[in-house]
Amino acid sequence: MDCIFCKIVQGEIPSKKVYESELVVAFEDINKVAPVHVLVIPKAHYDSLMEIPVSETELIVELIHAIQEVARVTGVAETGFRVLTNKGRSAGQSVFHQHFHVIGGRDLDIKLG
Ligand code: DGP
Repeated sequence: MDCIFCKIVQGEIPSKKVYESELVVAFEDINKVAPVHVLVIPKAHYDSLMEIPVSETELIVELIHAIQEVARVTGVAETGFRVLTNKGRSAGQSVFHQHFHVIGGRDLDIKLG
């Protein structure tokens, strides 16, 4: 499969890793919109949030834990940060390997849509 994020997981494309566990990796977004902009992804390929089975509890727990760790190591756990995921083209998803954006390090606009 020709997937940029699978290549990042496999080390074929370089990335600035922030955190890694058995099932999850987090790395800096290439087009940062804020001083902290990290992508948290499952190492396994899922096109979007909708494809992650809820039975994958270990993965889901690791994803939440990774978001918490990213917030801690980047220094935004206390100041605040936003977590978002885009599902599908109308939401602006451009990479079809599930990822959570963790954004912070400045005051963020309230607007979500
Ligand atoms: P989305 O539009 O929600 O699918 O976000 C995709 C993000 O992925 C976008 O903010 C830019 C980032 N991105 C795309 N290609 C690469 C890459 O090769 N390396 C890194 N680090 N980020 C990438």
